Amino acid sequence: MGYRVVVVGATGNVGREMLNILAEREFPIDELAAVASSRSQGTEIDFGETGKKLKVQNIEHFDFTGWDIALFAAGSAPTKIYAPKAASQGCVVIDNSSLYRMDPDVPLIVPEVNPDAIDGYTKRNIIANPNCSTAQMVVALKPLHDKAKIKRVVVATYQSVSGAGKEGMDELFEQSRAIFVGDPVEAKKFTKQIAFNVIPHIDVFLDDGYTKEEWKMVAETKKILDPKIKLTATCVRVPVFIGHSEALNIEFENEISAQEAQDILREAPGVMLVDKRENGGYITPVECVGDFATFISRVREDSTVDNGLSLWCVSDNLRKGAALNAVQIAELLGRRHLKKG
Ligand code: 11C
Repeated sequence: MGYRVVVVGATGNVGREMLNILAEREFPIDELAAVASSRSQGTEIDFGETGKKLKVQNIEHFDFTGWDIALFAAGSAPTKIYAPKAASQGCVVIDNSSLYRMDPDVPLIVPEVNPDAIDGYTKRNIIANPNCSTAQMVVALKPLHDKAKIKRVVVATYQSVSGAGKEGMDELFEQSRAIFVGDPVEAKKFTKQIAFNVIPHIDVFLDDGYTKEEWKMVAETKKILDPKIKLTATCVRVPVFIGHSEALNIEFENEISAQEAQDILREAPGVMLVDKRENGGYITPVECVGDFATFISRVREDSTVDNGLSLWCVSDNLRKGAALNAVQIAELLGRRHLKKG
């Protein structure tokens, strides 16, 4: 026996990827519903490569009673209305928006890092999925923290335009085309030209000069991994379609060599270490697309601090950063609590 699963926001970048991953990982499903706004009602979408088509249903009229799990990839405004509705109708919500992440009654889960925290989901029947830039980073940090206790992290991100949705991807494509043919370049979704450029600004500015994306990395890391970890981030949008990259500098309480870190990361869940100190011996974002892993490269000692390491971390932001992590949470929930399939 399998689960009755709903994907909310099924027509967006992350919703489609959720359907792909449910199919790829053969999640035990008895019935699957694709739900989105009234605009998409009646359109047909693929259930991964199974050959099955799903007719999109209107969220406004959807009754979650009797459904086991709803994977939400709908953005904060519709989630605010429909996630509590689904949860109160007895369907467990796994939400990809930022709405509930810092709610003390909602577990924020990366299954490789804090699986036990999922047990608190019954308070609201909601489980939160972290921001993409946090998810891949904590997968890399957790096994190193277990070994040598992290004191402080300095991270700079290189985030792809798909983090800003389909409109972000369209804007990079359209601006690149315009530059080649000599048309005027228009910035709509992003604040400046993104084609052949980088923009040190993701999400809104906060009073202290940091952006909300940077704040999320700090707050979510504390909630998922360890509240004692100090972290400072600079989040940057780069002209890459899919795949977020991060340059991490990590200061530990205890000694850890680059060799030890490589050995730990080679065995760590969710991590793929690709670290040859030669031309091309590292992973770039175009190589991580469609993959499940968080790739780590360029592990080296930082001699400017005691017990310091630097490394490079790359992952498919639509997968580990969003849809894959949500499906992994559903798998964990199934194993520990719902027990069907
Ligand atoms: C980006 N990380 O790359 C963002 C997208 O809080 O879930 C995801 C925002 C979030 O623009």
